[in-house]
Amino acid sequence: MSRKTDEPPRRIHRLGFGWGAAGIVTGAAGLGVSLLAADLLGIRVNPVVGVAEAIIRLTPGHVVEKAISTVGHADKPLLVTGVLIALLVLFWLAGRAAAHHPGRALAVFLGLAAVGATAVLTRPDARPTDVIPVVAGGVVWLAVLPFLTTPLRVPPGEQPSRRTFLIRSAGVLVGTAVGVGVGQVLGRGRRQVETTRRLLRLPITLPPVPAGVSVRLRGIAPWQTAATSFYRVDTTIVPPAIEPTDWSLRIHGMVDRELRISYQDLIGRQLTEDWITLNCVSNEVGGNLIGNAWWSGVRLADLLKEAGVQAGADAIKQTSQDGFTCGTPLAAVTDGRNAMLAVGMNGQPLPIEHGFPVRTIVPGLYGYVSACKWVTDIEVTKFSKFTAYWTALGWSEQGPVKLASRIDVPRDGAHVGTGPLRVGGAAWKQDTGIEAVQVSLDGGAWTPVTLGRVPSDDTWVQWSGTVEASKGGHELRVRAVSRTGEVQTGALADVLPNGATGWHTIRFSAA
Ligand SMILES: Nc1nc2c(c(=O)[nH]1)N[C@H]1C(S)=C(S)[C@@H](COP(=O)(O)O)O[C@H]1N2
Ligand SMILES: [Mo]
Repeated sequence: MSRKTDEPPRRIHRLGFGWGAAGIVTGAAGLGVSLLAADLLGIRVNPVVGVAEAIIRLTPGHVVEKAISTVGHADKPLLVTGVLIALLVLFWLAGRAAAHHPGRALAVFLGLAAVGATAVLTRPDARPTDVIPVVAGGVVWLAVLPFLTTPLRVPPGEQPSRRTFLIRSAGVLVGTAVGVGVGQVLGRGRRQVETTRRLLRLPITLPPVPAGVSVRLRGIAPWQTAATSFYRVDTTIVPPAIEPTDWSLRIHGMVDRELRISYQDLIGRQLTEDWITLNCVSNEVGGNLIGNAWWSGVRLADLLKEAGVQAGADAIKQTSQDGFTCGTPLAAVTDGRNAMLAVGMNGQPLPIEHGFPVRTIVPGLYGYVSACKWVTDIEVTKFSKFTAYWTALGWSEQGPVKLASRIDVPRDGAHVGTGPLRVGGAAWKQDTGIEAVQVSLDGGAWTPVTLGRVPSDDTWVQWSGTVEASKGGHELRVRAVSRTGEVQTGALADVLPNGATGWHTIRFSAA
């Protein structure tokens, strides 16, 4: 495809503007599709903003401060504009390059896609799906560039088809504009809810992290998990965007009085707040599908009491706005533990991804049987009368949290110095509590380590201890003992059907 002649055909020269324009139209089409994809999927960072934010992240703090003090709050829009201008120049150059070196042009577009992908995936709150808009845009670049440039690419002496080129360019531009417009319209609901959420003032609090919860060991997951780094598990690609004024909850089934509760009604009630650790049944031994937050909401038991639960019921079937269902033992929400319809997480209205405006939190149960996000319907019923979403897919009907512990420090495969080595991590069995944590080095005796303090049995506990690391390779394992005296089993079980078991074991070497 590439021409090796020293003097390129004149017509290509004369249509040099055409080649550059082809690059720009191609670039715009890819950007437009990635914006559309981000809007459709409710992904907050589009690739351009992602790159701009990555630049801020990678720029030394004092430079950023200087820039902000120079240009004031226009810093972000200016940066985004700068990124866009740089992109236009690169698109233009890539288009020009395509005349003689199509490979180089593709390399420029692939390189840009790689930069965009890196920028969105290295964000602290990145999810793997954040890369979808970048990939969609990249695919469009690779398809549109040849589509636009074939009419320009003619053998020497022939006339390039200016007309075909213009028609195709116009078609691509119109298509892009329509796509971006559609994305704006479809993404508007989400943006409106985002705004409502930002402006909401709830009567909720955020206390400081309780004293003594941290064992102060560098590398341990923070005791309180920030909403932005809280794991997320759900079956939706596009999280439901629900205006609080459109939300209501129906409590029905085996009750004396059916209730329909509006958001205003809910937040006007007696609120309960608590530190509660939530984890996923799919969390592997040593995994990180677990987080601990300050939740604010209304006790489910109070609402059920108001509805009047009838004899014979043993479950609540919760349904979310997007159709997900989960089955929760009635006992778990009425036995006195702090099971709640949560409206707040870490002192803020729930993030949309974590169930805005209302989700359920039940200490001691895995999320898949309890923590229904975007919950709109609670039916008091019997387990024998329904099959919840995950149960139908082979997971257990009941999902009490299993006693578990994890080593955060050192990391598996770490190289450390010889001598005393501080080790640490977390242990949990919500609603029961952790009595002790023990470690074993190289298969030796289980020795107790120190626990952080906790405000209740509903959160995980940090632990730390010291082991003597002699020169060479080592294996460290951890186990927990619950407040009822249960010793964490070393028997390995898969996450399916009701949660993994086994001792988290890591290897490290000392020199
Ligand atoms: N509507 C809805 N709620 C849901 C789910 C879901 O797929 N849809 N997943 C559940 C699972 S499996 C878990 S572990 C928790 C995770 O909550 P988080 O995403 O806020 O961490 O939400 C639960 N609630
Ligand atoms: Mo889960």
